[in-house]
Amino acid sequence: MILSKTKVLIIIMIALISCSNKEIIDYKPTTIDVIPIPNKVMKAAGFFEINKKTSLVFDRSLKNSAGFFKQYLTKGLGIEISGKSKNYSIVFSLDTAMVGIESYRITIDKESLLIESPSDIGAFYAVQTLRQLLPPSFENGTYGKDKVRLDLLKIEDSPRYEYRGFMLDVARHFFNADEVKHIIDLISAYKINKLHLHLTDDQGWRIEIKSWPNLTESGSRSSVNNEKGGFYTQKDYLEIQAYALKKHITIIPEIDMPGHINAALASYPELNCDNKAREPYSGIKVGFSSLCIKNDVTYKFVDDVIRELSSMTTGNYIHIGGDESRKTDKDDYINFINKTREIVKSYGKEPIGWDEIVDADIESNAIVQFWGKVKNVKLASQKGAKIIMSPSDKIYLDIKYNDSTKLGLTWAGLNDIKDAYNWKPDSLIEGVSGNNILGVEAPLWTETIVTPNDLEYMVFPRLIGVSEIAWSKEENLNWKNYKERLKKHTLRLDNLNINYYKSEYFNR
Ligand code: TNX
Repeated sequence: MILSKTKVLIIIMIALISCSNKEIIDYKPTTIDVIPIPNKVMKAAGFFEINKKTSLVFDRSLKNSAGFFKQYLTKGLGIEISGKSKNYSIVFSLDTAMVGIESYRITIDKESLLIESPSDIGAFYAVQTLRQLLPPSFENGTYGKDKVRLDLLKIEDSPRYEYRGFMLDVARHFFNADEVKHIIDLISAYKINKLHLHLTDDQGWRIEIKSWPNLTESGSRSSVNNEKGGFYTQKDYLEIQAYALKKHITIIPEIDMPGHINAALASYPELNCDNKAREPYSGIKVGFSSLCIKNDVTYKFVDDVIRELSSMTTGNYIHIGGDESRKTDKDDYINFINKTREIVKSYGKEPIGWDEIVDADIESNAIVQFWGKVKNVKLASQKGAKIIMSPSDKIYLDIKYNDSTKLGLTWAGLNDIKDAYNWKPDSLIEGVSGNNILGVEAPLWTETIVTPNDLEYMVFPRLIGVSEIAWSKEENLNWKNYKERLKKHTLRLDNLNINYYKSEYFNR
């Protein structure tokens, strides 16, 4: 085996770190103000200082994450960390023996900050944790000194759920590629790893499909109140996806069918049973549109759309919607969902659908997203499906916080910060627990959400709590403790210039 220079260097560093004649440090269990809360934290007296002498070495496979950390330190300290000191170093080391590719370990002693992980993903999450251990003023470059101290710590961490999602509805109101990239920056700080883009709905079609050009040529112009139309070219989509991947976020594209489809019905007459194009729609009603299930051209359409989308998408999943298809006859609906799921699979992808798809032929391991009907997910679980938990009365981020919230809807009640945090995926629905649950996703529907400022207001801080439910061990979830950490965390949100909802909890 030929070892590269960096590998040798890392091995030497680790040898120095672990077997030099250093004093034995007595780390003791503790908690820290990090969200989502890590599995295991130990602390000892003393500190490690990062300054201009500090060196940074990394295994090549962890270059991406080491680079993010370096950038962050440069912004915070105003100097580049490129010292040569072997005694004071930051080391990113690959440990393929660790269980779970998203896991990481951080060990801070007086001479070194060691980050170990089995992949760049774990190292990326270690960096997000370290960010929260550094001063909040690092976030906007106002720290003003060229050295900083970190407490002596040992952290061991790995996620509870493999699926930790946020959904953005870009169909009701459009958010452009730069706006989406900004969201990616914000959510990746909380170890969210799925961005579900709701790309089509009655009010607009937002993704270029080359074989059906009118979908975007005309179908993208409309939106709720005709305030904000638009679409992603395939190039935009690829760019967003590449950006997300660097932050270990998988894009999950959704084409909502056979209902929620007016934008397509308005763009192509042949998708309607009467062969007449529908008028564009800019209201906020649901459940009034349906593809013509009996026509062959409908399946040509579905096949073309899924083929183009699959070929652009690096992730395994394609979301086919399937919700609120009130204008589709039940047998037709079942037929359509069965066929569409097969089409997705024929392009090598795994279909996801909203909970209504349980009426179709769901095989075990199918993926069903719970949003409203308990009966649907119970049945889905019995059929062996994997459930994504998006309970509308807890984590729908378009639902108002309280009666005086200006934005948002109320059909699911009110979702305060506490409601969004204080529930357990494993015990919410009888019979839906353990391995049946793939993860948690908080959706933001955008009927009333128009600007990035609106978006931030509804998402933050509720999504931060959801990230903890999705990442942290159930025994570490505690509302009172979370509330205190969140209150301190608002300093970071301020420095990041996020337009978050200022709850009365933060004044107490
Ligand atoms: C229900 S949740 C919908 C959406 C709406 C949302 C508003 C789901 C699968 N369908 O079409 O935008 O409520 O909260």
